[in-house]
Amino acid sequence: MILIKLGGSVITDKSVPLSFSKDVVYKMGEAIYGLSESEPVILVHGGGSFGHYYSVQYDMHTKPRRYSLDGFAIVRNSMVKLNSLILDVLAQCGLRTYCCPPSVLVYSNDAPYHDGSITNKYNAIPERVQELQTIAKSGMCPVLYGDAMWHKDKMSYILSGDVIMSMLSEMLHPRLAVFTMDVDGLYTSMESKKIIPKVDAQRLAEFNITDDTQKNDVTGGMVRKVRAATEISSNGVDVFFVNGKKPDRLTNILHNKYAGTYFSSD
Ligand code: IP8
Repeated sequence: MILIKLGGSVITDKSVPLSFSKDVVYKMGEAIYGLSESEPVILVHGGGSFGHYYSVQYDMHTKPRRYSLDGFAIVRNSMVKLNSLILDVLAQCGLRTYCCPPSVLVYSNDAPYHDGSITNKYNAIPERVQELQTIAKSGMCPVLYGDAMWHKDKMSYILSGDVIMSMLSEMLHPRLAVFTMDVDGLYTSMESKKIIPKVDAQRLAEFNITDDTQKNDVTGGMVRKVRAATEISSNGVDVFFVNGKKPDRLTNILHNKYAGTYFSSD
């Protein structure tokens, strides 16, 4: 099984509010469809200029707090809209999508079936995550996304698609976890734009990872992605960062050829 994150910077133009990159999603969808005939795939997409645009406006972040309830509603609705646009395009590519909002997989802290204890690091509902795997193995393509989530006592928080990638990797141990983005991978520096082809978790401390995408991004941009990739690879899953606007590179990775930045699991 393969997990693929359709990054917010690829599926939308983050500098233009509510801009959906239909053609890019279509090309990635074609590459994914080619693979999904022979191997189960689960997709996760980010918020891009939909969810992040409104999260910035309403000052909503990843820590549970009493954010504006108006903001909570608007962010959540914007993600439903983006998800619906993505599902339509993926269906045009031939994928049998199975829409799965992340609230289906995660205990909300005052859900009636929840005993109050944190069951695992991500507060995930294990049976639901396993069911998602069964659905993927049956020839459907589950599609999840980062979202605004209910907490308790009128609190909410932003759950990043990168965290969903970590959660699914830890519980389902896919063959690969791939993060698509609008750059070629991880650069040694923003000035040189030289790609780091292979990273192992131990060497990561040598790199001073900085980010210039944070102003339109409430979940931490590249820094969070690197953290997620390191966590996933140290749990034994190979991770790739790849440019989603160059779909042949995505196809290469899916067929065991190197492209972008590889986070080795050994
Ligand atoms: O772009 C964030 O998901 P991400 C989703 O995967 C929202 O970090 C609602 C901003």
